[in-house]
Amino acid sequence: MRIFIVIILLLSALGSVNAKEVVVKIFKKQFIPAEIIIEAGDTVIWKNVEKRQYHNVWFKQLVKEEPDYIFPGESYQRTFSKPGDFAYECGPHPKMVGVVKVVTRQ
Ligand SMILES: [Cu+2]
Repeated sequence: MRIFIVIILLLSALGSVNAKEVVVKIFKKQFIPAEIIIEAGDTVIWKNVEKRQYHNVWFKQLVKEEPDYIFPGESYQRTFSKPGDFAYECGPHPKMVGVVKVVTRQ
């Protein structure tokens, strides 16, 4: 039984080798790029490269409460395990919007 668990763990580790990290910059009150397409299992990292302005990344369809602010020099990351379109916005600046399009891993 234990050997099967080890094999399953190894296989899932191998599967995550292909997973990518994609960076979205936050600059001048914009998400750059605002739209990205990733594969299931990939991680998106939002980096605030502003001089002073804080922001956050709020997936309103997934999270009820507004998340913590991301201050300049800080980042926030989220891994997407399921396919779908995930829209988000910045809590303090609702005009700042973006979308993560997650497609099935090939
Ligand atoms: Cu903002």
